[in-house]
Amino acid sequence: MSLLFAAPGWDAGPWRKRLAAFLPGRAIVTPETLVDRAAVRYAAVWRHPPGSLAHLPRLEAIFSLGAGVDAILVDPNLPDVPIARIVDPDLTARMSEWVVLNCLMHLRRTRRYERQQRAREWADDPDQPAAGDVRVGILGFGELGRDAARKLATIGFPIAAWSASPKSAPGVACFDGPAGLEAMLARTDILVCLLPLTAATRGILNASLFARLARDGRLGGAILINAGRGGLQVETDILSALDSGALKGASLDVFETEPLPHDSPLWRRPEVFVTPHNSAISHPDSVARAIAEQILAHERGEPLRHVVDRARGY
Ligand code: NDP
Ligand code: OXD
Repeated sequence: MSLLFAAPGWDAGPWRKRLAAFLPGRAIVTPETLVDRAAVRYAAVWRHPPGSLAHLPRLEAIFSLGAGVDAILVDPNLPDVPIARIVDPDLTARMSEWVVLNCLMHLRRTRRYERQQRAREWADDPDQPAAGDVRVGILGFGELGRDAARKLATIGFPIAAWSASPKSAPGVACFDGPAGLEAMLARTDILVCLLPLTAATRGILNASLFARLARDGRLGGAILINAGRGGLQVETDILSALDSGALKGASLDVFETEPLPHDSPLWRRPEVFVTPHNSAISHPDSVARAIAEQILAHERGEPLRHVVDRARGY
């Protein structure tokens, strides 16, 4: 039996090595080395070419190498087998590092001091709000949203979170559904987006949403932080909101088109902090282990965990 590792653009070497070590006796093949399609029982994928998972007659499960599965679900020829996504403490911790970094960066006006340093300008800001004065609202209160909320709360930010279904968590004001979104936005100074990209969430970060963010906050304007997916945001609306003051700044790890095109105005905006979709990478050490554990449990007859609901899209 074999596992097909299909992640175009990634170095397959370290993944094959780890997967082979955790799954002794199994062949780890790539699309280039795949000869016997009937031997493939599992596929571990990231942005696989649509159609490439068809005609694997003994396929039992697809494992996403990332937490988001939107790029898997767009394949019109996806085999009808369970898809399990990655829930991994290492990936989760990396995302929380990025979210905390960016909330603090906007709180402590880091970009302003970078500009001042380049100009050798010594200018203090007497109105430095504390974390406790700045309200964070998190869109998406799943694996990543919950961990980020816990860590931001430790620093002192008042936290609210929004999800599809009702939730509760100590110290977090929880909102759900359309009415809940309205209420959360009205009390949000920093909006952190950790939503999956689905039919229901595509384009949610748009002008109408920005107009509903709090305007009375201590940062002098709302901040958008998006590490979910680029398809969640309308980039022309972000730029207009920065122009109009509906947004004061943004941190973006994901974009409508990736890599972010050279001519995107987002590169040139001093209020925008750009990272190249690396807020939470999938590290082979931990992610290969997590996939192998799922396979071994499945072969013992245990149910797969973190199975995607295809109808919901996440
Ligand atoms: P989860 O599935 O654990 O959480 C998703 C959350 O979003 C849930 O709280 C869910 O609500 C909520 N949600 C989904 N749809 C809606 C909706 N229509 N309205 C309101 N809430 C909604 O996912 P993760 O936290 O693990 O990951 C989230 C996303 O982060 C991934 O899908 C991926 O796109 C992105 N990501 C980005 C990375 C990067 O490097 N930039 C790295 C890893 C992930 P409910 O709880 O009610 O189901
Ligand atoms: C993911 C990602 O979904 O890295 O894990 O984007």
